Amino acid sequence: MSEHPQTDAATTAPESTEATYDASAMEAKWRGVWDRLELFVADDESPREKKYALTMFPYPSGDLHMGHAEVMALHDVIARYWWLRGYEVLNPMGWDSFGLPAENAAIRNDEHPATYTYANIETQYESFRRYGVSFDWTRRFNTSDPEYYKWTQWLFTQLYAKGLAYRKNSPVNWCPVDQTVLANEQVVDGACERCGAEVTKRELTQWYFRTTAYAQEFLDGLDDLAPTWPSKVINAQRNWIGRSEGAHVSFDIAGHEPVKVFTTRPDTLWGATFMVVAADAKLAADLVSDEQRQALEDYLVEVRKASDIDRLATDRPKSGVDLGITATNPVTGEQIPVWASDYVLADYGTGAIMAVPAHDQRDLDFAKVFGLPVRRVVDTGEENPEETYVATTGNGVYVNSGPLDGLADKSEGIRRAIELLEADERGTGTVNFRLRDWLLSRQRYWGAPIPIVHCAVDGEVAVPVEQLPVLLPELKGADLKPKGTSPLGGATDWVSTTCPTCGGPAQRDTDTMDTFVDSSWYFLRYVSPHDATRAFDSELADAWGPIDLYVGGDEHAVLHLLYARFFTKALRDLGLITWDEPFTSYLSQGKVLNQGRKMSKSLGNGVNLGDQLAEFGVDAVRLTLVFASPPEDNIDWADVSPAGSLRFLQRAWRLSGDVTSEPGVDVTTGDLALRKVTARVITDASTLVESHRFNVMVARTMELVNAVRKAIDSGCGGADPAVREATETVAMLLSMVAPYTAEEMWERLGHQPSVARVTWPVVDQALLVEDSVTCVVQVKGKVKGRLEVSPDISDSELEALALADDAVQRALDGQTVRKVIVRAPKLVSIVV
Ligand code: ANZ
Repeated sequence: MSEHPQTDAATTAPESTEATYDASAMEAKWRGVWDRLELFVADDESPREKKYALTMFPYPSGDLHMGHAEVMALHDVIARYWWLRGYEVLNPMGWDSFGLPAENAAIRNDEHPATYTYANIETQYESFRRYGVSFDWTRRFNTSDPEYYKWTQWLFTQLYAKGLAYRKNSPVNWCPVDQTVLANEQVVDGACERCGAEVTKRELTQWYFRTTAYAQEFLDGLDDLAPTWPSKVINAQRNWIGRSEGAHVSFDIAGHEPVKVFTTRPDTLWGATFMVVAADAKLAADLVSDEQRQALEDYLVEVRKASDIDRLATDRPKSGVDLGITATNPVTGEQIPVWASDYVLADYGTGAIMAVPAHDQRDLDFAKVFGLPVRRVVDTGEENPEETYVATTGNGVYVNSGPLDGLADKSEGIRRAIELLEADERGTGTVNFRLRDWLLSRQRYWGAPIPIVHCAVDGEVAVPVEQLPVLLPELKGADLKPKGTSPLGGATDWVSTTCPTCGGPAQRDTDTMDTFVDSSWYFLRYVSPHDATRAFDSELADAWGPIDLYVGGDEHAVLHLLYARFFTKALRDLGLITWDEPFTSYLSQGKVLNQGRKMSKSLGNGVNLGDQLAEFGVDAVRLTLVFASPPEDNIDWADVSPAGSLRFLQRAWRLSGDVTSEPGVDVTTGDLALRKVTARVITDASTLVESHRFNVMVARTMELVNAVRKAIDSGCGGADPAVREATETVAMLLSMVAPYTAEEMWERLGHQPSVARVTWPVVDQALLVEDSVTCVVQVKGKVKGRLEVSPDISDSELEALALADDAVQRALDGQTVRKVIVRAPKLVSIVV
């Protein structure tokens, strides 16, 4: 099955590998050796300190691509670094293998989704192994394996027992193409995150996880994560959770229960001249007068077509229907009309608002269209909104506001208004979150069945653990076609079952779980992946977790990371783990572009990973991706040089053939200048890797290679112990980026395999007292930075160092670099 047979070149490689750098022979040889040595199998019992390195597991669609290659290359630097630093490292990999593409392929090809899924997994597995990432393959699993989804189902039942999973009827997002519901997080600008179709609303009974139970904790946790997570991700989560402080205020309505509104400005209550209810909320239908009922129903037909994004847009013409009733403003006692409109959302706050047109533009636009009264209650010194129809929202002096009159501070006004409302029980201070519960049920086949049966006597009953997993019934091809209800409903034998409580006839729930449920706890399964008796071993979870570094793309900033945080907190509350957050630190890598654009078939600018690996070898591709830029930045494949990377690797590799001293030689007698360069590079490399500046670490390694070459050719010669010391250091540093070349060098230097598990050297501090050269970096002719560099640094390394320098980056401030003039080792001048 493998494209790349696992030959052991120790026996089959031609003699000529002694003299030429042959990437494909090296790759074939070392894969066999690594397998025998089991270098990266994490030992639960190890006395070493533990580190858990995790990178997002792939969905098995086709083979690995350049994006995977980038993230794996970056991630592997850290994992391998930790091994070198003496940690026991858990670095697992598996597949997120339930999901729609497999199901759609199965419908197209009249097959079972498992066929597509497991074939792609094997292809990706072989590619991963060829790529030489330090994964512990003994821990591999797929989320679509019954051995895994049994525990996804069990966790669902645990959350259900705790009230954290529940079913309710409400308007939900519906994708008309995928024919399934979507979570709010999966709707992007009103469209389906997966297929781009415009999302509509449907009234349906669906399963939810109570993510809102942790809204405040999610926010508080972000403060602690802020130093070690990208600010982009922190902000996206904050906005998504959307905390607003304000008040609930009750309005009396004759012949009806009082109606509560949520407002962030209870201080403007004296200016509330009408009320607006979400047209599609049940409340609107409850309140509407008989005369206006038909008008409301006609309006609703229009409303259902608009997405939430449209509805909230400030520049959208306002529309609505008078409900034909009035409410009492609780502070002025006035009767104010109650309207229904789509600019108020049914599922935010209470689904009803008090309209203060003078100080809220949307209310003012509405008032203007329907001729409703406007009353200013805060004089901000700007023109009066009653005349200009421009709402004023700032601080000012309260007017027409009874007890607040004359006050000039907004927060004090809000505080006092809440005090007054609370005193006579007309309102309370409250906090509102934008976050909604996670809608997790899907009307599709290829997912974990929801482990619930519906019984006429006992109602909803969770399937007990002895009866798990609830296996998917065997359906394929046309049976899987989306029809608005779950395809599982078609498996009638499977649907009818017996109630676990009373033994009477019952029906299985026919929905499956969102695949994001599978990936919300997979990092826990890796600690005990083959345990058939439980989801995961809590003691091992404590020993390994939380994850020290998570590497992945920021397209998952809200969805996956928030869901994983939810599971972590819920499982903590179930007593299954002790950590509060799953990912202590998070690195989000940039994208690989080509010619300035995302790679895509239609643009014809795709770069095939397999072709690149065949042309330049695994190591050169990995090195190119790591060296190209800081990990967070995008890489344009048109701007990088895998051929240059290959030449560098060959140069490094040649050093190992020029070393003539014996392994273990006393290095202290070696050339002092070279020893100093080596010591400095080793020291800097650890700081650079730990701060994720992998590209600069590579630049320093290049610098060291040049220094050794110079020492051999024009200085102390290949027999000097310092040359051995430096070359061994090059091999060790390269093992994090170019593992095949590094192993080959290590062997040629007379060592046993493998360099990946050597111990990071302890540097003699005396060697760090350096005679370095100060290099001046100019931006637009002005000195913006100074770098301490080795006198031997090359132009290209110096350029990389200069561009990576913080002060220089600040001076560049995102401007495009036109030209870089380098005069190593003293000057770099950047033209923008
Ligand atoms: C009166 C008021 C006066 C408001 C004023 C604002 C300014 P955030 O910050 O996003 O939470 N609102 C409440 N529920 C709503 C719903 N379901 N759909 C649309 N709008 C809703 O916004 C809270 C504010 O948005 C609330 O405060 C309410 O308008 C409106 F000078 O109440 B405010």
